[in-house]
Parts: sequence; C-alpha cells; structure tokens
Amino acid sequence: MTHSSYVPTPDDKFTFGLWTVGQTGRDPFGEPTRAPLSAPYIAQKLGELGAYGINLHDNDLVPIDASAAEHDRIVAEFRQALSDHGLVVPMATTNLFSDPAFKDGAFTSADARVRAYALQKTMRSMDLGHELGAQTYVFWGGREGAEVDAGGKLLDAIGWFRDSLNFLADYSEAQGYGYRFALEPKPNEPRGDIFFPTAGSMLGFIATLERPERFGVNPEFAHDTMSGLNFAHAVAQVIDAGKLFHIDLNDQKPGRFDQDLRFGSENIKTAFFLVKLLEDTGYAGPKHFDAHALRTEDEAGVWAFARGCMRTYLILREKARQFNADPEIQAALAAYRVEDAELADLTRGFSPQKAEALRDRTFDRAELGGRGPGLEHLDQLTVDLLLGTR
Ligand code: GCO
Ligand code: MN
Ligand code: MN
Repeated sequence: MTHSSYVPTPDDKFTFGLWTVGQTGRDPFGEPTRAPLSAPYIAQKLGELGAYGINLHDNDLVPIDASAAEHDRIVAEFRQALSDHGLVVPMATTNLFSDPAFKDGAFTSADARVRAYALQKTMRSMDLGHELGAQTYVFWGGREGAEVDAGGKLLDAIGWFRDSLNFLADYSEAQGYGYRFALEPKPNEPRGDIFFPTAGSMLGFIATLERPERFGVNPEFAHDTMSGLNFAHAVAQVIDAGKLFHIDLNDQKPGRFDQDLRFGSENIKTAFFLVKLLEDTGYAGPKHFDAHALRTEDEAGVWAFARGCMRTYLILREKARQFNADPEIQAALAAYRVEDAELADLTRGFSPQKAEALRDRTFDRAELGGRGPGLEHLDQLTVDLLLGTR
C-alpha cells in the first residue's frame, strides 16, 4: 500500500465535532494552551483534510446568550463555510452539561424547572440541527448522574429521562424533522456515576420508550475502555440489536481519567477488531472522532491529530481486508470452528423430538476438552499482520 492511499476522502465518512479539533487544551488543572478556532475556519481545515462532516452541540456554534440576530449571522456564516468546503452536518446534540443550571442533571434533575429548561434547550437545539441538515441527534447525559445517592431519585431519574426522550421524539415527528436519536453511554466523568453507563444498559432502556424504532446507541471507544470493558464486544451487541446509529471513535488507557486520545493511538488490537467489525458488517454511518489533540500541542498538532485519526482508521481498514484475504489466517479461522450439520439442525428450533434426541445423545467430553483451537497461532498471525511482518 502506498502512502497516498491512506489519505481520506468524504466517501470515507469521517467526521469531527466542533468541540474536538476546537478543544483549546483546558483541563481541570490548567488554562487553555491553544487559541480558539472559529467554526468557519474549522470547516475550511477539515475540508482540506478530506473529512465528510462536522458535528456540534448548540453552543459550540451559537453562544448560549446570543441574540436572535447573532444566531442568524453565525449560522449563515457557518453554512457558507460548509458549502464552500464540501462538508455536511450529519449529527447535532445539546450542551446539557456546561451551564451551572445543569449541575445536578438536566433531564434527571430533581428540580422540575431544570428538567423543563433542558427540554426547551433541546428543542431549540434540534431546530438548529435541522436547519443545518443533521439527521442524527445524540444524547450524551454528561450530568445525568450523581456523586451521592442520598437524594433518593434513582428510579425517578429513569422515569424523567424516559418522559423527556418520549417528548422529544414526538417533537421531532411533529416538526417533520425525522431525527434518529443515538444515546451515548459513559460510566463516569463529569459525574461520579453517570446513569445508563454501558451500551447494554442503553439497549435495555430503549425498549421501554414509546418510539423505540427512532432510538439507537452512540457507543464510544473511550467510554467502555475507561471501565476496563472491550469496546468491540459492546459494538457487536449494538450491531446485533440493529441499533448502531452513530459511533464515537477515540482511544483511552483503561482506568484513567477521560483522555479522548487520537483513534488507534493506544489499544491497537481492539481498534483493529473494531474497524474489522464495522467494515465486515457494512456500517454505513459517519465515523466520528470524538477526541482531541494532546494539551501539549499547538495548532499544527491539532491537524496532525485529525489526520492521524483518519489515517489510522484507513490503515486498519486495509489490514482488515488483508486479514480477510490471507490464506493462512483464513485456514486457521476455518480450523478454529467445528461445524456439524446434524447437530446444527438438532439445536436450532425446539421440538419435543429434538429435545428427546439431544437428551439421548452421547458426547465425548474428553475429546471436546482435549481439542486445541489454535488461538495462539491465530492471534500471532494477527499480531504479525498488524506489525507489518506479513
Ligand atoms: C464526553 C462525551 C462527549 C459527547 C458529546 C456529544 O466524554 O465528553 O463523549 O464528547 O460525545 O457531548 O454528545
Ligand atoms: Mn467521551
Ligand atoms: Mn462522545
């Protein structure tokens, strides 16, 4: 593969949030290390780099206290920049975490006024997203959680969250927006514990909504990794449920604070199996890099970060193709699986006769337990492939 084949085009559907490349390096202990970048300038730079689109929270673009006239001017300038640089806004979301009003939750606040304000802010943000052409609307409940449970609202919070999402799904229909909603789980940070911490918990919750077909999941690499979970496993379950509506790609060391590292910079094997999963199953949605440059970096480092996220995805995509086409790997994979047509029939689709036949069947446990599946060999072939020695 030549170097140039790892340069993205909009067809690759790579997206960045305004808040990702626009992140200024502020952290809980230190001031920004980079100057803010304007939204039109971000559009120009991402267009040059071959990205497909830009995602945003309402207040990434329009300040929370902007007048109607300012709103219109800012949105018009941004739309112009998007069209000048061939970018779209596939996903929009609401900032329900920065303002002190949301310090104890937005949709799950114990204060009915805060819950109503969160609903109002989200409707306005959905209007903005629609104006910009967004079709996916993400809910990340950064403040929907707790440090202490003394408030006794655990069950209420689930109900309030459900009421809000049902209301907003109806709003989307009433306005003719047709949004698909993607719920983004995270275990903690900024709250000590965030409600609905995993993809599986979101899937369970979606089934309780009035319009479950409008809701899916927006899993994020770092969020599962923070808890020591395997992100590719989580995404497989979301795909199996038909609920992969969006995906946030980045990287993270397990057990650390929320690092939002460049995609593929840390857990290269999980990143590989994730890319392989997305490519093999034909995921066609945007691939959103929800990450930011290291705080050490200047603006050049920001664009090196953005290029790196996309380049690594493309390299891993090529590696996945190589994996699928490698005869030795495919032979090892075939040897790993033991298929048996008679048993397949017997174990799929219950009937009393099948149950009877299966009960009477004799299995050679010693033979089953003695079989070597060849996973060491297969995994080393994968490592060789990833390290470039195959
Ligand atoms: C985080 C989250 C956010 C969300 C974003 C869009 O850990 O901070 O991943 O970046 O993805 O707010 O919903
Ligand atoms: Mn995150
Ligand atoms: Mn995210």
